[in-house]
Amino acid sequence: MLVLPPGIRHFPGFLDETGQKSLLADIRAAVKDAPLYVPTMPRSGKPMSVRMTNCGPLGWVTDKEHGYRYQDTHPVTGKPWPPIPDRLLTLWDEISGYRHPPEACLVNFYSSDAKMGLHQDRDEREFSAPVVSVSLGDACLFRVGGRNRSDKVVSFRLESGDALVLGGEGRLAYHGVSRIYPGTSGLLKNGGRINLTLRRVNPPGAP
Ligand SMILES: O=C(O)CCC(=O)C(=O)O
Ligand SMILES: [Mn+2]
Repeated sequence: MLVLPPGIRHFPGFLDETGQKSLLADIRAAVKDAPLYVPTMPRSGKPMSVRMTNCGPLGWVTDKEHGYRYQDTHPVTGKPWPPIPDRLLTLWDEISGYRHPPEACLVNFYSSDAKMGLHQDRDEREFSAPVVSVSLGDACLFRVGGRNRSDKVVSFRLESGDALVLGGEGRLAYHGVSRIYPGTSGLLKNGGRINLTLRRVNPPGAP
């Protein structure tokens, strides 16, 4: 049996098909307001293979000039991000173990050849809140290790409807997506994978 590193919790099939369809409808509505765009890497300006947008008071963005950060507006439209769908706030309450709501929901869209290199989520000021993510659409091969890049990494599939928590000792675990498995879900008409990542950015009461 696969043993996950400390602080990493996987909830296979957390959302049933009805729940996945409802959440997808919420995300489609948000994407109409806040379109997916191609983020670029700090300094090199290299485009990421994943397309992104956000919901919530804050959104995670990156570009060549200003690097990784949170901001309250969409970098292309200049508008505030749409709100985080209620069903994601409920899911956060059910599994995060954190008393305050998330401030950012990053929406990642992976086409069949997209991936995400091994990295830590460390642009937040509040590491006592976990990172909670939900997968929709095609399955992927997810990798997760420990706080050091050289720590042992385990790989497993995330399927549509799965939830994942990186919390406690696992909050700063290195993780990434090595590949998408095309044709493994009928949820998205044209295939691909959506990942929704909920994060608390600031400690409660912070200015
Ligand atoms: O797509 C995923 O499952 C992980 C996404 C991720 O790690 C991130 O956006 O920071
Ligand atoms: Mn991440």
